[in-house]
Amino acid sequence: MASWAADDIHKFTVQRIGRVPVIKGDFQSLPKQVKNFITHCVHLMAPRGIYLADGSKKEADEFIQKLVEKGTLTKLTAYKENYLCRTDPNDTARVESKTFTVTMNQYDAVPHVKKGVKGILGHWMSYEEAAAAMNQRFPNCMTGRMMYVIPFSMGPVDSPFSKIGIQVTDSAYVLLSMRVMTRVSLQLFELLHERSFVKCIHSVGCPRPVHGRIKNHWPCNPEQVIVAHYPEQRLIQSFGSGYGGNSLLGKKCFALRIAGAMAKDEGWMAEHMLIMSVTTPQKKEFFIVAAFPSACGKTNMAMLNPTLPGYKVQCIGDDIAWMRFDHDGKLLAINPENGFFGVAPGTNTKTNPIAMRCFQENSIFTNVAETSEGKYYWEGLEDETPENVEIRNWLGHVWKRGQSKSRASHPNSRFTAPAKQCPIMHPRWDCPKGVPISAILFGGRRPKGVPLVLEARSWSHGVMLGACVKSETTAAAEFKGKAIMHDPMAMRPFLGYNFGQYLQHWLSLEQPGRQMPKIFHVNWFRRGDDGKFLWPGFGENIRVVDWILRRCENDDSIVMESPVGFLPRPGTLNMDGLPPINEAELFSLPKQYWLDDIKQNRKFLEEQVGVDTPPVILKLLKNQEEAFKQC
Ligand code: OXD
Ligand code: MN
Repeated sequence: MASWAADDIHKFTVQRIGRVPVIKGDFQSLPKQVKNFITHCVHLMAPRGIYLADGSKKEADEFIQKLVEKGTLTKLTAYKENYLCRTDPNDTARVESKTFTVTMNQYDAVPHVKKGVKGILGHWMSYEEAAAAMNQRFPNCMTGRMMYVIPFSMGPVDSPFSKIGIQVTDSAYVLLSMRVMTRVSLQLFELLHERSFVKCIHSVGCPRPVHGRIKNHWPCNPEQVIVAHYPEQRLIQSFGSGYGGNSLLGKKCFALRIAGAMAKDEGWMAEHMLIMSVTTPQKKEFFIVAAFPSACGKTNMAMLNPTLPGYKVQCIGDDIAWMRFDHDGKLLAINPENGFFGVAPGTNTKTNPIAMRCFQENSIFTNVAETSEGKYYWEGLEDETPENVEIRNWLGHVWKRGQSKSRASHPNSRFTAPAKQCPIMHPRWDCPKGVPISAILFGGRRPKGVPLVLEARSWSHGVMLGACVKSETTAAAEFKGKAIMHDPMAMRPFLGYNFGQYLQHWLSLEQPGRQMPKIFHVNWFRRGDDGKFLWPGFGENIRVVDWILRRCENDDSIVMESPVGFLPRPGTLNMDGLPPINEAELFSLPKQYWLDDIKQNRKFLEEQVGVDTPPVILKLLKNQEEAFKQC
């Protein structure tokens, strides 16, 4: 006989934590540790209600409608379910200078930096300083706002590699974006009866009544931004910013910084890398990962459109790889994310036709421009946008092509699109086991001196090459101008612990019985004396990948020794059908340039990593210097 189960009754009564009502969801049935976390957050931030997100489409639709009514989102009417979001113009990028790692011991978080030098490989804070900073910000910071509780998984829910997080936030934009970028599901709560989770606390830092003016219906608190990571507590606290890496805490904060520390403890790797599959004309499939600094084309490479006949590329991930060696010694990788948060400017049907197809529906565009036809617009779409349409720039002002001096889109404007919409997503992209990696690539934007591709002589030499990655700064963070900046392993902004220990961890992964992937360094961005790029890039990069894969098959006939590692033997890179390429210049190793570069790298390591630098890295750098001196 159907009857009221006593257990069901609470579902129909209003649940409360203190005086704060649970607006949606069944708080009582949650695992104790989750209840404790939510209760702590409620007491700390005093929201007006608690909402347990379920990640459903219905829920997303309701929030989209609310945000459209408020003016935070604008429907881009030319598409099915695409929306534009304009942020406060002071909240447009990751804020590296306000990003901290909090540990008991300073040198667990950051290396021994030389006295008088400002460290750039992370910022440490003591627990006392962090407590003071947080106590100034978090108490009652959600007054008048809803607190959304988002249970999410980084990685496929059924993968042994995956990790669970719970983010609380007072931003509905964050809730919508987390649903695209991670796997949000109430089922995860069930798993938390037995597993632990990463605690992610986020607030835009704008309690009601708001003092001052909210710009673009985007509450934030730029003066008070802080993003703090507690690897020892598996905790993240982020305040004041609603933007990307500052607020979608599953991404950089969890999947790189906290996961990096977990990976060190547990013997795996959490890296700023794309994962791609390449099938050769001989129908042999390889998986490769590539680490490039932010906004250096990881998304373009992950979705590369090969120009060489017979090649097929499929995408597994465009930003983050979690990797571990299995019992057979193979390195397996998963993409912990569920979507793309890609840089919009420069993306078009020539540079990345595949990405364009990912975001024709169900996507959010942040800080791009908008046309009178209800379409998105940014720098790079000139040839794909009729001359006669009117354009409003990312600030919402009328913008005239060829006349307005400013940009139409913010340089760090982004698209947020579900991974499953990518037409070349690999059928096994979310396979719980992961995919076996044959090669690891490092690279950056290097206008001078650095050849198109080179191969490390060994695993440790590859780690040295990674430690010396540099790149022109981009708009992904708060930097202005185009300086060449050290970005070792493409991880400078994303390190969750001491970089010297991180290098040591990489070195320690080489163990008997393991099939160590080959390591390469690539540079698509070298320019000639006339300032023009020497290499066409984009889909033509398959030619470099083709050479790399032949090396993965141990074809020794295509390499030659050089002071920096193995270079392609002249004529071994497939140039069929390309306009003339100045190969000599593309692969040249200007002696003085390299001697200066090595000096800079040594200075960088001495100043920034100090005694934490593994001696083998310095030795390999010295060998490289000697080799140059002798040639
Ligand atoms: C990103 C970044 O958003 O690296 O992926 O900044
Ligand atoms: Mn990135």
